[in-house]
Amino acid sequence: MPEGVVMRALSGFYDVADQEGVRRCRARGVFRKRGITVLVGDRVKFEPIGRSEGIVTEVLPRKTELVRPPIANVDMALLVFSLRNPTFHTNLLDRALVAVSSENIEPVIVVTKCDLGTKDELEQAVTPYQKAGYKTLAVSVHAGHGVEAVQDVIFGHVAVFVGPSGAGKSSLGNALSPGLGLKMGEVSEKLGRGRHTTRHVELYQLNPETFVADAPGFSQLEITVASDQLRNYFPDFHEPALRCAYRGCLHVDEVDCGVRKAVAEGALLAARYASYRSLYEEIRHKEETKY
Ligand SMILES: Nc1nc2c(ncn2[C@@H]2O[C@H](COP(=O)(O)OP(=O)(O)O)[C@@H](O)[C@H]2O)c(=O)[nH]1
Ligand SMILES: [Mg+2]
Ligand SMILES: [Zn+2]
Repeated sequence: MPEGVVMRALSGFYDVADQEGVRRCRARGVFRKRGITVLVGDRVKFEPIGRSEGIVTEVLPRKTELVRPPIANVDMALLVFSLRNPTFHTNLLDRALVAVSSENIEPVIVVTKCDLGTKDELEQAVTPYQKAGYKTLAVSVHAGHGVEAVQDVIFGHVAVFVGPSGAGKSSLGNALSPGLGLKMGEVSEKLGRGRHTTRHVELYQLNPETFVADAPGFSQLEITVASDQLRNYFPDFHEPALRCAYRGCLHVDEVDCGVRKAVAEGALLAARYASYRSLYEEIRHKEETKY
């Protein structure tokens, strides 16, 4: 049976691409009964019907899976956050970094709309993340700056845009490949986010080796890692943690904590630690009220 990749999903139909083109498929009824959802990015087997239709008969095992946006098999996430309009949202970025890294997907931070802010503001925004070892790129689609660097970094990958709505994800997608014709939204002054924005996840092939998925933005992101694992997704904590008195130190209220010392000494940004603490408390609270 032929295999293909789900490029988009819309109300019960799946557009499945293979070498011959794209077919509009339905999923087999048993999927729903077994609670199997077909995601964009899924590799599937399908039974062709005529020239342009078919039935998805099997979802092949996923390499990765993201809940928000819902997509399978991406190996890279472009965390798209605007420097301004909307304001650079560190807490959401910190959440996205945890969500993506914990699914074994490589994060790349893309700061957009750099034309709207100063060099200092950009540096302030990205330095803590560069120090933490994350790849960061600065882009202005309007000024035509930094787009090639994004093309280079995604080459050979299946990448998805992750970030708040209005951050410029679709605009960046169009800049990467003008043929895509992605819908872009005006950022409404009142809401501070985009209108007419992207509503579906959709995968596009940029060249034979490279895929990129546009996705709707979000303003909230739930973290599913356990509280005692959270520290593993803050790579900037690893080095100062070597000086914690306890090997299992969670960097919360233990004495002689190297991470908290680093914050006090200014070697670790207080905002990063504050993000960790608020995420930690939130996860703890959920764990305690679970039963
Ligand atoms: N100043 C400026 N505005 C941008 C840039 N990129 C996108 N925008 C604007 O930001 C708004 C939202 O863009 P869109 O791509 O729809 O964001 P999305 O919701 O993340 O897909 C639109 O009005 C774009 O014109 C940029 O580089 N500079
Ligand atoms: Mg969009
Ligand atoms: Zn510690």
